[in-house]
Amino acid sequence: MWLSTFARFTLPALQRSSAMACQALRVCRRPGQAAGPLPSYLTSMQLREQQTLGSASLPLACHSVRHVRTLDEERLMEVEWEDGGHSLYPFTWLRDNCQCPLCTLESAQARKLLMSDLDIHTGVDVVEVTNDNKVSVVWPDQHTSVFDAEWLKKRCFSPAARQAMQEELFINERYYWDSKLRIPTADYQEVLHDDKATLAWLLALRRVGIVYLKGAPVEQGQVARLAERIGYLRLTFYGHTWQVQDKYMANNVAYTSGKLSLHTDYPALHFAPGVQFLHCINQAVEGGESVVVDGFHMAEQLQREDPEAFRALTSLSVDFTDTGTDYCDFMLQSKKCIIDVNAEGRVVRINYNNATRDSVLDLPLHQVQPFYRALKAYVDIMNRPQNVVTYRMEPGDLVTFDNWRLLHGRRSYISRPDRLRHLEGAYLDWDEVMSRLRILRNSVHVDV
Ligand code: OGA
Ligand code: NM2
Ligand code: ZN
Ligand code: ZN
Repeated sequence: MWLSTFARFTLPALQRSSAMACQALRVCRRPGQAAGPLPSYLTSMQLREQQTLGSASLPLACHSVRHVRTLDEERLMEVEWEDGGHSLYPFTWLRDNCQCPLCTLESAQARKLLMSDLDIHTGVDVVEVTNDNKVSVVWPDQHTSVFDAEWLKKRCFSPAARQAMQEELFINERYYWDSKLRIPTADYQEVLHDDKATLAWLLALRRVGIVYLKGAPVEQGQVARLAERIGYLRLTFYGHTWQVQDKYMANNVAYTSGKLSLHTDYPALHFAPGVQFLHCINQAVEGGESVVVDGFHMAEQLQREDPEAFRALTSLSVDFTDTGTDYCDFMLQSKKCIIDVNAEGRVVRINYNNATRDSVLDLPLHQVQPFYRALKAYVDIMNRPQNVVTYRMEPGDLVTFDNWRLLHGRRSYISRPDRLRHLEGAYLDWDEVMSRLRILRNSVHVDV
């Protein structure tokens, strides 16, 4: 059922190096255009590409070698492909990546060759195409390396091939959204038991940043069960999993019945959890609705509307603090920019929880007011009704989201001791989620 809208989009795009993948992505790159395989929840989204797919991810068949030669001056090997394309490979890189059993531990797919044994000025004696369409390189000391054509093609140094490889490895395309988002929804039991459903879930979690699961048993333990689908969950000072309830002498504002303004969890940790699960076991009689915004999209809007504020939030580091006792006693301090950008200036993480932002503010006097102005500008943008998605969790619902990207919050609620609102939560990290995504993408075969 949900597969028809959800997986029709996600699954074809998962197949590595397939023409279908390129097709599916091309269609999705033009969200305004005729429907095609684009599911309805994506229609109001804009696709931001961190990388684009280049010609390098076309079908395998065209990757056979027509000719190979060396350019000795430049110390490059040139491969001419059957389809007419060319690729260049530095001698040093080829020697470093020899796949023979002396240079590589095959059982671990790891390099045995030591840096101290690598001659970074090596020449090449002979290069040739073998009968089984591999490339063989004989080095001056007569050591021989044999490279598979497909292996070489994927590692081509052209900008398009590098982009294609990076997208395949990191799935960095993101669909930016606003209040019109229809949150991708899947069935909890299907995600637990069917690899295809697990794959579609994780892919949407990566691209959209939030996936809603329905039909979980109304008892504790479900977030841990779901984490087992991936690998393991992230332990923090709040425990392996944690109970969001109105608690006496709460050690966190989340454990009261008050409003939680839009925040990311745990900026007090320098390495904040990448992914969050929240499972509703009991909802309040009144209030307690959830709100989410796309923090990356909001940061992009801030950059456009108020570049000075964007500069402040990406350059001024803010102190966060968290002290108390839970799994054990803790006294955390961290320093973070509220908006993290990578070397290319792309937004990669939001770090903001107003409750744990420290009163210690390590800024020169003249930057204090500009900092507050900038933060207010960002918060004002994210609170605009056209940017916020509101939903109400019911018992058995389980929301999964990107805690590096989304800001989430909840409305205050009326607390009744006889009918306590109760969510169980857990964290995971993106490394483990991406690991499972890559494995499933290789093992699940889709015939859509
Ligand atoms: C939290 C949180 C949401 C809710 O515990 O950090 O955001 O609905 N909870 O209680
Ligand atoms: N809880 C929900 O940053 C935070 O303190 C977020 C974490 C208590 C585990 C809340
Ligand atoms: Zn070797
Ligand atoms: Zn939270």
